[in-house]
Amino acid sequence: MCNTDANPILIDFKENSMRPVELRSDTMTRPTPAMRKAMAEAEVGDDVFGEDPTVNRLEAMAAERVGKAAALFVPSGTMANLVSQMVHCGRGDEMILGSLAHSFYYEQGGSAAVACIHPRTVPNQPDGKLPLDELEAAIRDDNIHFPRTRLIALENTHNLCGGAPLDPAYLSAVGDIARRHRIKLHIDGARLFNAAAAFGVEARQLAAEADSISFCLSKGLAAPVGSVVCGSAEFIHTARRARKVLGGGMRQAGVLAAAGIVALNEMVDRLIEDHANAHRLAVGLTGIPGIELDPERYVTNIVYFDVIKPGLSATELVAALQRDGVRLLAAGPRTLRAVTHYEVTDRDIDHALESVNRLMK
Ligand code: TLP
Repeated sequence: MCNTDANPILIDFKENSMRPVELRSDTMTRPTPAMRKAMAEAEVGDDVFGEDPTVNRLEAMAAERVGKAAALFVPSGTMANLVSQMVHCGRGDEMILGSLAHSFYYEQGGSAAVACIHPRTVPNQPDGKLPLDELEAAIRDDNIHFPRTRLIALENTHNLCGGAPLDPAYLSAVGDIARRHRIKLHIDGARLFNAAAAFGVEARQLAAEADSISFCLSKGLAAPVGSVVCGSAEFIHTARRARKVLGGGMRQAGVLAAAGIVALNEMVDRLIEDHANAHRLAVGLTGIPGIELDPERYVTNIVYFDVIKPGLSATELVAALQRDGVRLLAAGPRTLRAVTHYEVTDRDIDHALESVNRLMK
């Protein structure tokens, strides 16, 4: 569990009683003191020319961590997904993804709008999976009327499915389907290291079946900017072209990559603390009248819960909590989302639970 007094990463934030409990997203994490130091001291060059040694180091580390030949540093998780989709699919090709995929829901339909890819959704189950029979049935035959299925895209952990992690056996079954039909598998691993922590496995075990996999440095790993896409050398060569046409070619990006290197070195092993805090929050919320959730569903750092009280909407509860110094997101008319991360302490969880308890009376 994360105790502020014992946590050297947090001490520099000079915690005081006015500090809000920031549970809206793990994207809110600020760079650690070690990251700021590494950024200030980073050796840099022009990355569009492949000459930034710090970016090159981050890319090599990232590729190694997920067991792929090469990697590409990109500004965001959204660009990581779009670049990957553009490499795997041509104009008019079809991508199969979950009905609740971030890429389908929250990325402005960029795959269609920018890359001319036809998205085909299969309903996500509450555990983030796509049923294997429905997934396979969605793959198109060779028929002049149909778009050509080129890609399956999974999300691990699954954001809208409560941070559900996809296990190695499921990934292997999807990998089999993709291989049998000669189509590619991309994994949006924005929170890949949370999934690995949940199963106690290495990230590369969750990446083994993927032709491409992305992960975010700027979420639970606390870097200020950036994601990494990983795959074969050939995939990354083409992804680098796609990044450039999207305007994502950065120059002295080593100042950002330096924080990403600290993120990979120092922030991965502690993610289990965030999971423990999220679980404690979920269990604590379960006992509050008017709050509904199944605490056993939440095994990583995301918790969704419903407010069932006449006259109180999620937006109203969020506003009341905000006045109490507790920040959450309204994720639906009755649904709230809380995400834990390294700036959320034990005491913050107590504070959040006390506030919800009081406001629900
Ligand atoms: N998720 C953000 C918001 O966009 C909702 C959050 O606060 O959870 N894949 C997944 C699974 C994500 O959760 C996100 C961001 C992205 C991709 C996009 O990453 P960015 O924001 O870096 O473009």
